[in-house]
Amino acid sequence: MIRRTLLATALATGLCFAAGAQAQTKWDLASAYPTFNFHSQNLAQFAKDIDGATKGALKITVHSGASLFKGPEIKRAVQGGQAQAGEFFMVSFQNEYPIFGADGLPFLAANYDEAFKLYQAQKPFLQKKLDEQGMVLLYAVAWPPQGIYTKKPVQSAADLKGMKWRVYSPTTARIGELVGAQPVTIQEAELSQALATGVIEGLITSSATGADNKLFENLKYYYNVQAWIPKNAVVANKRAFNALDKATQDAVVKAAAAAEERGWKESRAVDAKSLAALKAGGMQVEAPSAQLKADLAKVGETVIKEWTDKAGADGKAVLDAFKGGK
Ligand code: PCA
Repeated sequence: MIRRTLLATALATGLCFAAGAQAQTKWDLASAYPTFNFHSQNLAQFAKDIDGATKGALKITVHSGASLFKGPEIKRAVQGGQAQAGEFFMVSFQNEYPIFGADGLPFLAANYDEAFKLYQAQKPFLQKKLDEQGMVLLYAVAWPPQGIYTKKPVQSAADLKGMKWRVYSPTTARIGELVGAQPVTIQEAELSQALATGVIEGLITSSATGADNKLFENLKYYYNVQAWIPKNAVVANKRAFNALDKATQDAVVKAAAAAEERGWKESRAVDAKSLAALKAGGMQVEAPSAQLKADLAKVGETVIKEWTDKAGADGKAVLDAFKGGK
C-alpha cells in the first residue's frame, strides 16, 4: 500500500530514480503555440535556466505547438497533474473566473506599461484562484496588442457585419455578436487551415500571431486597433511544485521572474518585427479609421459594463487597483 502510494506520488510529481544516480525530477510543460513563437522560445530558455541552476535536478521538457495537449485542455491537464506545468491563454477562461478576462477588456489598457499595471492589479486574484485550483502561478507574459485582420477593407463596424469571425474568448465572441459578425471558435494551431478553407474571414489577434501564421497569405488588411493586451500564464501543478526541495523551488521562482521580465521585453520587440513582417508579406497595415475607432469604443463600453456586472467585488478591486496605479 505504502509502495503504491509512493509510486503514485512519484508519477504525479514526475520524480524519477536512475539506478545509483541522484534523484532527478522530470516535468512536462505543455504549451499551445509554435516552437518559434516568442512565448515558446521564452519557455525553452526558462527550462534551460532551471536545468542550469539545479544542475539537472529538475528537467523540464517543453511540448510546444499543442503537441501534448490542445490549447483549451492545458489548464485542466496541469490542474489534474497530467502535465506538471503548462502555459495557457488567460482570457479564454473568463467564464470560469472573470478576472482571467480582465486583460481582454477593450481599450482598458492602452499600451504595454498600462498592461503591466493591469497585470499587477490582477495578480493577487490570479494567484489565489489558481491556488484554489491546485496550481501555482509562475509568470505571465503579454501578447502584442490586438488588431483586426480582414479580407476586405473595413471602415466601420458595419463592414464587419456577417463576417465569419474567429474568436478565442467570451469577449471576442461578444464583440462579434455586437457587430453582427458570425463568431467561430478556432484555436491558434488551426488558424491557417480555417483561413485557407474559408471557415473564417476575419479575426482579432496580435501582429505576432499574424506573422507566425503568415496571415497575409489569406488576408489583406491589418488594422492596428490596439484593442487590448492579453497574457499567457505559465503555471505549475501545486503538488508537483510542493514536492520539489526548497533550493529547486527557489530556482524555479527565480527563473520565472527572469522569464517574465524577458518575455515582456521581447513582446515589444516582436510587435515591431511582426508588423514589418506583415508589411513585407504584402499586407496593408493601417491605423483604424475614426469611425471604426468610435464604433469599437462603443462596443467596448458595453463589453466592460457586462464584465463589471459579472466580475463583482473582485472585478471592482482589480479595476480600482489598476486605475489607482495608473
Ligand atoms: N495570439 C493568440 C492569443 C492572442 C494572440 O495574440 C491567438 O490568436 O490565439
